[in-house]
Amino acid sequence: MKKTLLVEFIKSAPSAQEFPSPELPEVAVVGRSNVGKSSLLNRLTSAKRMAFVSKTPGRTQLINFFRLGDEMTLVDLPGYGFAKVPVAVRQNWEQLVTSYVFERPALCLVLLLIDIRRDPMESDIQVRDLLEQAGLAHVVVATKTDKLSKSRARQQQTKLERIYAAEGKIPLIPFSAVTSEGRNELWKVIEKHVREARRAPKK
Ligand SMILES: Nc1nc2c(ncn2[C@@H]2O[C@H](COP(=O)(O)OP(=O)(O)OP(=O)(O)O)[C@@H](O)[C@H]2O)c(=O)[nH]1
Ligand SMILES: [Mg+2]
Repeated sequence: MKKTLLVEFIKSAPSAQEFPSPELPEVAVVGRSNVGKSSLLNRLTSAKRMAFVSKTPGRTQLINFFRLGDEMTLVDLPGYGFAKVPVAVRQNWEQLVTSYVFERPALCLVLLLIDIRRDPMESDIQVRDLLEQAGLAHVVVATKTDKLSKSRARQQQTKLERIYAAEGKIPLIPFSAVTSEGRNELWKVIEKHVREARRAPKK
């Protein structure tokens, strides 16, 4: 269904002052650098050639806004956890993302991406805590499932669910941008939250 919607780049914002005016419900993706945020957005929207892919991993501290038809805005948050970034860059990331998640009434769902092959880093847990503090609906998406055998993927899923879902009881969705595993499940979650946001917009 979403295949037919036009994906339009709105803008890249380096600071809160430059966020576009929120016209539609927003769904954001956040996660470590290289975890597969852009690939997930491409796969979700089938926009293979969309400008979701960055060439300078971990360096570009921009929030990218894309409009999906008249339905919603998709937001690609800058990656974190990139080794060797200067402290100033990390602080800038925190400031930018914190101002976004706390001051964006249109934001109705955040997808927190983690690589299914890796144990969570402290920064992943910090981001999860940030989302909880902001009172935002979020789901954990375990990416790159195609890189593991089915049984290993299942093992890792159980382990990650224990870490993430146990406390906040938030769902974990296995996903692959290569095989499209999880795509339909993820769309269902997104559509549910967008529908609810349309019905009862936050003030
Ligand atoms: N096998 C496999 N590779 C993937 C998958 N998702 C992403 N990748 C690869 O992982 C690398 C990083 O993917 P991106 O989508 O650019 O990751 P990102 O999170 O947007 O990275 P930054 O924007 O730099 O933070 C690329 O080489 C992708 O091709 C997946 O589901 N399976
Ligand atoms: Mg990216």
